[in-house]
Formats: sequence, structure tokens, C-alpha cells
Amino acid sequence: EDGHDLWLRYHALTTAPAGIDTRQAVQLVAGPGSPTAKAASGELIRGLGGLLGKAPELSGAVSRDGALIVGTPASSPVVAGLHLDTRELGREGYLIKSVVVNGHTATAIVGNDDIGVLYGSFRFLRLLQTGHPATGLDLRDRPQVKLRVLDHWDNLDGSVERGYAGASIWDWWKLPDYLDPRYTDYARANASIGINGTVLNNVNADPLVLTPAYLKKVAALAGVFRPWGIRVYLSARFSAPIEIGGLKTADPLDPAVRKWWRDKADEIYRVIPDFGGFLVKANSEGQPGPQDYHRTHADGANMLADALAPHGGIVMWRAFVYSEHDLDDRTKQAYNEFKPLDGQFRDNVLLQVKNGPLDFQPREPFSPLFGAMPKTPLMMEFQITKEYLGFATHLVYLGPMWEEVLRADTYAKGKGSTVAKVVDGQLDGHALTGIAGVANIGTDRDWSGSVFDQANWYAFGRLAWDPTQSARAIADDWARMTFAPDDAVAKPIVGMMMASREAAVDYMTPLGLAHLMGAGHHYGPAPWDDSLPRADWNPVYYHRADKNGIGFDRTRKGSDAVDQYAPPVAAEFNNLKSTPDAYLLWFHHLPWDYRMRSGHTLWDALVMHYTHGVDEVKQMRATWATLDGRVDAQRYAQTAAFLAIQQHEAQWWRDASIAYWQSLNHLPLPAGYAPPAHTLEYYKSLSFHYPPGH
Ligand code: BDP
Repeated sequence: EDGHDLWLRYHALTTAPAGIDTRQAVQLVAGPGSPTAKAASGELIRGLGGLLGKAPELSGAVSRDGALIVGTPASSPVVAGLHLDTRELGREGYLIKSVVVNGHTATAIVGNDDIGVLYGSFRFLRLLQTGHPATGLDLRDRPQVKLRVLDHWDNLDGSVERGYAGASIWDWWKLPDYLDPRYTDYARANASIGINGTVLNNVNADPLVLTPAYLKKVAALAGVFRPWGIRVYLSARFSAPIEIGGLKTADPLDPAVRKWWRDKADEIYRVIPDFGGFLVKANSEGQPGPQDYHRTHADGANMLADALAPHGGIVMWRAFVYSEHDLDDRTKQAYNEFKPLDGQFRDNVLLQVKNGPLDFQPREPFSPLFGAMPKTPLMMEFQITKEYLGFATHLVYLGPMWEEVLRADTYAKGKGSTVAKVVDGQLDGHALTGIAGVANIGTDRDWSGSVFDQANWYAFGRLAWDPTQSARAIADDWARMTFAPDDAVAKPIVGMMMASREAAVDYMTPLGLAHLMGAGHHYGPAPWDDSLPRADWNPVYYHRADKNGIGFDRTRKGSDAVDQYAPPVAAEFNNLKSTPDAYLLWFHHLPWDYRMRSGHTLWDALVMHYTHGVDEVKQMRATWATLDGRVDAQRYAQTAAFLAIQQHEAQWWRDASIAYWQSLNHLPLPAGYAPPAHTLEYYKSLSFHYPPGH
């Protein structure tokens, strides 16, 4: 097995699920219906065929026990005859219920629309894949978030920015004439976890994607994705009116520019009637934007929103903005820029905010924008691709990180104002809501660069559907579907996954440290680096370490980033005593001999955390070794080899970091802790010319 089948392997179950008689084919009562309805029954035929060893038989009525009744009340008389209450399912929701029809037991998979039925079909298959019986079922589910979107940082030349899983899966050269079967598999995999949108191109956008030749290619992909409930979106380059429109300006208040975008939107919708809208990175890291014309981000977003509105399209405007001219703490800049604009955006604009105020680090506190802009729908942006978390080889399950952010309490409207409630619209009453994940998908056979990186794609979809789900429960489903529905296999795997993120935080950036990786490619440790032209691109800017201490003072005595949070959160982080250890050096600059709650000095505690991170990876390797023979040889070997790389690199992170801090503080290591294997000069001398994804 090379991992290509993801969590949709449908290998034969060793014990038949209760309620299904595997001696005969399951009756599948489903109408022919729309392409989406066909996708649903097709998946059930494929899935049950694999799991039960016998494909179901299409049938007009239930005449045997164990049948499946699939459809909407509007399209299926059999479903309508069940008189189920589907009102609360809304759009895209479904119910799965054990019923009795014509004296026979059956399972109904019902939605108000075909896409709900498709999601319900995948859910039913998941139940069987994870070892649940097909009896006594009575569940209802619907997405808590409207837009559940993957952001591909794919370039038109086939490369992927921060991609560690091969090239872009979009074969622009052969599109629109050749539709690679992978496009359908991609859509199936996404539909199976409820993802309903995809931004095809990099936020550092090439305007060419908006030209007629490319729009035809985009339309071809949209056609493949449509039956699976997935809409396409494009990253729009703000200066496109100049670059491909021949205008002299891209000023959002200029009538000719506004007309250009309206015409462009009309043109797009002529070829892609259900086009989703635009994602925009503007005035960030050299990208053009409205500020080039002394206009605000709201002026820019609203212009595009006005062009898309007649067609029902939306704008996802990114808040990842910081400026080389702004001397304020970099982590404060997005809030400084956007908070004053609350209430100024059109109804079809979402602000897409990274989970933390800096940039997808192994750990950051939640972005203070969550809860601070009640009049604007804030869309969460997570990074699935592991740019800062060891690329494809390190086993780091991101579920716990995302859960930590979603469950964080903003206190915006008192206790219980979690980030999840901001994002799903509950807190401020928004109907337009969204979550985006920067995709980790490429042309590698296993899609994501490693088997375990598939779990991050999977968990993203599940959390986007319902941000209150547990990362552990999701890992458990994934492990059972991906490997085997067997405790002896799933439990150790879930254990490894659940420990993995904290391990990475510990060996890379413990106790609230951040942004200490190598310049540009972001591979490996370089806390000493001070070589980049912008101060806030350099690790030394973030750790502020010298012979006396370490950490970034963001309290009221320092940059006062704490006051961007609601008062109870600000008070918690401003006070050294109440700041959790996990965020200690994010908010405080402390002497090396500061006494931690544990009684250790800060320096000793740092060394212990680094070492613990490495030890956890050793433990993960040992756990994995016990699965030799219990999981297939190919995926076993890949994971074993990658864990060896991870252990080596965790050691490198630990040793290089400790060597550097010691060159500043000259302190001895706590008793029993091994010194770095090499000199600081050795770690500094390492260089990497062609790392992936840069
Ligand atoms: C940074 C990445 C860079 C992206 C940027 C972004 O290093 O490649 O372009 O985020 O999100 O983390 O725009």
C-alpha cells in the first residue's frame, strides 16, 4: 500500500457489522438522480463492495433485511414515505436512521439536498470502517461552518509554495482537455470530510489565472468538482487590471478599475456559474494592494465584493498584513490595521485570519482579532502543510493545535466566547462563516508527502465541519480508517499522534519561543540568524536573548500586545504569575535564573523541554516498532524511516538551540543532560540549497 487510497481504502472488514447479512448483497434503494446523487450511490457501491466483499444491488423497494434507503424526500418516494423530520438538517446536513420498511430492517440516509445525502453516505461508510454496527442508528449532523475551504499555494508553473508533497496536482498544461482521474479522487476525498471549496492558486498570485485561457481550465476543474459539492475560488492579484487589463492603475476607487473587475466577474461567471469568489493577499510581503493608492483594505475588498455580489460570490480578504515601515511589534500589526475597519466591509466579505498573530508557528496564542471585530465575519486560516513543523517527514498531528486555538476563550462577550464561536458565527450572529486550510497536497502517490500528513488534511476537514470536535476522536477515526479498525493498531497510533505536536513544540520552540527557524526555507534551527534585511524576519528579533535573559516582553511594560485581547485575557497574559508556561516567553522577557512553577530555573526548564521533545520522538519510534507486521510493509517502512529522520532532526533542533543559548548565557547544563553533539559553529555552517517548497 502506498497510501494513495487515503482513509477511503475500504478493505474487507474481518467481522461483518451487526445488522448486515453478508451472505447476500445489500439492497440499495436510491434513485438515479443528479450527478451528486450518483456520486453518493457510487460511493456506497464502491465502499460496501470493499468492506463487505459484495457490492450492493440497486433496488426499487425494500424486500430484504439490511437495506439502505438513500435520497431526499423530494426526489425519492421511498424516502418521502418514511415521514422523517428533516427540517433541522438545513442545507448539506443529513440523518442516518435505522427504520423498518415493509417489515424489513433498513438504514435511511437522508438529506434535504443531494449533497447532504452524499455527506451522509460517507458518514455511513465511516461508521462501518471504524467498526460500528449498522443497527440502532439515529444520528443527525450538519456543518457548523458554511465555507470549508482548502487554499492551495500552487503556482501556475506547477511548483507549490511551502509544498512538501511533490508538484501541484493541477496539470495546467493539459487542462482543459485532459482531466486527470486524480481530480475526481481529490474531490471524493474532500467530500468525504465535508470540504466544499478549493482555492486553486497561490495567494502570491499570478494574474494570468484570470485570463480567458486559464478560466477555461478552471472551468474544467469546477466541472469535475461540482458533483462532489466543491466550488472553486481563485486568488486574485490586486494589480491584475494593470498587468492583464492594460489599465494604468489598480486604484479601487477608480471607475475604470471597478468596471474592469465587474466585467471580469461577469466573464468568470459565464464560464463557471457557481464560481465561489476571490481570495486576496494585499499589501503583504510585497504584494500589491489598495494601500498603494492610499486606500484602505476595506476599499480594496469592497470593490471586489461589489463585482462578485450580483453573482453571489464572496471575497476572502487576508489579514496577514505587516509592514516594513511599521516599527511596532510585528504580532500587533494585523490587529492595528484591521480592527479600525470593523463594520466597513460589504456583507459578502470575510476576513481570513491566521490562527495566531505571527505566522503558523508550532505554538502561538490565538490571534487577538478573534472576538475584536464583531461586525465582520472572521474566517479561520490554518496551515495544513507543515512549513514550520518539520515539512513532510516529521510526524506532527495538528489536530491538538487547532483544537487548542478553537477552544481558546476570547472573553469578547464574557466567559465562553471561544474562538470556535467567533468562527462559526454564533457569537456575533453571522450567517456567512468559513475556515480555510493551506493544503498539503501534491503529486506524491500518498498526496501529502507522508501517510501521517494525510491525518492533518483529514482533521482539518472534520474540524471545519464542526469546530467543537475532539482532536483525539478524529485521530481515532482516521487511524481506524487508514490502518485498521482494531484497538491493537489504532490505540498506539492515536497515542503517538496525540503526543506529537507537543513534542515538536518542545524540540523546536518550547515555552512560548517562536520563529527560530532557518531563513527563507524555514528548515531547521537558526536562532542566531540576524542576516535578513527586515528585523522582523530574523529569529533574534523574536527571542531577544542575551547574557541576562530571553523572551519578548509583550506586557504593558513592553510592546503591550497583551492589550489587544479582551481585558480578562490581557490581564492573564500581562501577569507573569498567571501566564501559562506554554506562552511564557511569548509574553515575557525573563532572566535565565527565573524560577518556574516547577521549581527549576528557566534555563534548566528550557533544556528539559528540548530534551523531552527528543525523548518523545524516540518513544514514538519505539511505539511504531511494535506495529511491525500489524500494518502493511510499505507504509510501515515509510513511517519508520521518517521517524528516524525526525529523531535526528529533533536532536539537531535541541542541540543547535542549546549550543546557541549557551554561547550567550554561559550556563552549565542541568545534571544528567547531554551536551550538544557539535559546536555552535558546526550548526551555523550547515546550509541547504534546494529544500522543497521554498
Ligand atoms: C508565510 C510563508 C509564505 C506565505 C505567507 C502567507 O512563509 O510563503 O506567502 O506565509 O501566508 O508563512 O502569505
